Amino acid sequence: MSGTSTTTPRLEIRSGPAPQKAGSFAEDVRAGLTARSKHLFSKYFYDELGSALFDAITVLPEYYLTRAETQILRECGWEMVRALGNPIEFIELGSGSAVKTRILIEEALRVQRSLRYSPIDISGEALRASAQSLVAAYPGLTVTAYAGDYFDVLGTAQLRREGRVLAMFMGSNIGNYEPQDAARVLRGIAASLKPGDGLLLGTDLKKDPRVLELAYDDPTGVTAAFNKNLLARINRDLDGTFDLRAFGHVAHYDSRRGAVFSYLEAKRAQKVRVGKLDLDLRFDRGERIHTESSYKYSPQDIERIAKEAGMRLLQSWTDMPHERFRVNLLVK
Ligand code: AVJ
Repeated sequence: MSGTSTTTPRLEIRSGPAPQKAGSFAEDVRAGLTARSKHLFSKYFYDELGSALFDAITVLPEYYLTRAETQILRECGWEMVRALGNPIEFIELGSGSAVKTRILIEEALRVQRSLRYSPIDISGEALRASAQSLVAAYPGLTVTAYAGDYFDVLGTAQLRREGRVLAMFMGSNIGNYEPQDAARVLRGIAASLKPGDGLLLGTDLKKDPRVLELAYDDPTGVTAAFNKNLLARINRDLDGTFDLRAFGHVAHYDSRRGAVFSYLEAKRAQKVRVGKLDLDLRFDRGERIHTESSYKYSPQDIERIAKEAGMRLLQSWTDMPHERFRVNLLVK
């Protein structure tokens, strides 16, 4: 044994309060595909293949979001970890790429000797792997990871926190929520924070429709595969008969609503069966299934949504000189 021993484990994985309702994928697919306007929820993109395809998206030249956010953290992360005073502890919702989180962890450990990092993610496997490599890399770090839906976890009192919290909701994940839902989500986060706590919110900026549509419909077809994987997942998990070649990927930026809307479009009229749901569907030629909304936030939009959540926008950082993305610090 080494001379230094510790009684506190630096890594703990807790499972969230409400394990995800089994069968919710099936029920959501039934409801979405029998609705007058067909839709599927984007949260179902991220099975094993979908998560791998998303990782590929983040290195596409056209998908600038991840690189822009990483640049902002590299250049301005030192300010973010100091802005609330120190020490702080981190709570991350939907722990994104370890690369981005590591930047902020390293910056925080420059101004305080120890740091608690509490990632919350639906995937317990991903949490365990990243938590283990983080505690191995940073001796001052304690990881308390929560496997579960982040709103279930945030809503319960069991979330361990001692000092001032800097919560993080990065990667433009807020953009997947319809505006009313986004406001509700931020109010929910705010409710779990104490006065003086902060929230780092990564948001994509409104911009030229051509830039946005290329980001969501890359010429290599990775994003198309990411979208079509939803149908592959229905085939795999629910005994579906979708012919993936009979659907096209469509991404359209609606500048009035400020969002890229993604769809799967039937290339011809066709019938599809979903065996496990005992469901027979028909598609007209050109009929669309809405699969994702990716809302873009102007600086004024961020001010408004912060106010609606009962928080104030303390500071924002952007990627210079392009100004494509923003990381915002909201304070309760
Ligand atoms: C990870 C949800 C932020 O909406 O930009 C990437 C997902 N969809 N390409 C986004 C996504 C198509 C992404 N988010």
